[in-house]
Amino acid sequence: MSSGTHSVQEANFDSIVGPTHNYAGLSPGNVASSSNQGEVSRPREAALQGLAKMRSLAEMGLVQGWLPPHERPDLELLRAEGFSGDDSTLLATAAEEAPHLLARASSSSFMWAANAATVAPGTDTEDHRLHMVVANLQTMPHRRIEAPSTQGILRRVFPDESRVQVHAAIRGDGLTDEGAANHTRLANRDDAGIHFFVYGIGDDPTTGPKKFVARQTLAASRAVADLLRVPESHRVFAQQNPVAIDAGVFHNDVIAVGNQNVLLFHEHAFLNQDSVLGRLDRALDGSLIPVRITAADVSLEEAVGSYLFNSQLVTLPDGTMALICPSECRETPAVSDLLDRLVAREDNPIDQVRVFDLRQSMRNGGGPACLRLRVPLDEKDLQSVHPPCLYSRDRYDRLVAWVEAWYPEEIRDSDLADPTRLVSVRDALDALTKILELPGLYAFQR
Ligand code: SUG
Repeated sequence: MSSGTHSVQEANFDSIVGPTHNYAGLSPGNVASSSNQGEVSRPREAALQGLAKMRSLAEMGLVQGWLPPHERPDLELLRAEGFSGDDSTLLATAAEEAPHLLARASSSSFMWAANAATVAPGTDTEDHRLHMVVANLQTMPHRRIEAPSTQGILRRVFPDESRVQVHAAIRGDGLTDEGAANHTRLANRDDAGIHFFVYGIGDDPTTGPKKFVARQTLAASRAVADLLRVPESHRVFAQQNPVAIDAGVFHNDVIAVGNQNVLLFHEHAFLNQDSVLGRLDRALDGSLIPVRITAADVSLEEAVGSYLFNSQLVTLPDGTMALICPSECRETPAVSDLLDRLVAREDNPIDQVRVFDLRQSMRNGGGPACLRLRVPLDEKDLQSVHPPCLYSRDRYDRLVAWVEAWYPEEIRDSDLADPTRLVSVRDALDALTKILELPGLYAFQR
């Protein structure tokens, strides 16, 4: 299926980190989340680090957008769990009786926009519309609550249903879906893309991980592919190597990243690696450029510690590619050496490495690629995006000032039950909806 003259350009929509960003150790199997549990977090710094990355990518000539944070704490979650009373009473009793629930209700985990949805552009779909399927995030209790707000936000940011269809999250037994973190679109320029879905557990449960949970099932990936309306011929499914999941690779984007026809991956990323690469290459008419990193170059542990593969691989306006890495990559000697060799090698189009300090997010297991949702858009799709959610220097400056005005410098466990903080979060979000021209976005405003 060729898309003819119809071409798409990738936009990155990063979520703005929320004012309750904290380290609650909520994600077993995510090494950074578990090891930083209880550390003091720095929400203001976290949000500014994320915004600085957005600005740099926009200044590199890429299309950049932003998504507003969800309201946290999520008092509905506490009410659904049987807590009652006014907001302050609710928070105080939950803090006293069920601090784990309060932690779930307060997480800023929506900030990892790669888990917001899975996306297929109109060039690739049977009805030529862009489709997005909101991720259900069923595996982790603190992330299960994200889908309805994500859906509401995406529908406001992409309001033209004739161009972009935002599907509700899939539901059903065994359908656990983590969105674009387990999906990669590969394509020769202007051709319809190949949709590469990576799952942790398939039809044979004995092949799954032993220590940690597999967050994505094959059945879920198939259901998502159906909703995206990607032709069968353009779907490739592959199972994650369970050894990698047990080493802390809780999403495929912690061990592989693709862009155009390039796939950068660790040799332990996939089960039956040769067959997976063969299928991808055939689907791309023999043009796949696989960049395989061996365990001798970078061990699984170094890959998980540095988040090398959670880099963004982007095409710059001049057609060359850049790898957007977290600073931990330069602090891990084997990874830093590998990066230098990778850029020097002639067998791939990766020409430069750009390093970003995203430590606040990294301490919860979220690198550059986790923070963004890739949305390939054609010209008309782009025009249909809610304009204030696309980067402009002026609005960027207003967002920075907004963060500086409202975000706490630090959060400790004990701060989560403070009702004055709740009020200031709502005032902050109220102000944000003015900057982003999204009146009534939050339930408390309606
Ligand atoms: O789901 N961390 C997130 C990190 C998600 C990273 N996203 C991608 N790889 N695309 C998660 O494990 C930690 C929250 C805490 O422990 O406070 C957390 O939810």
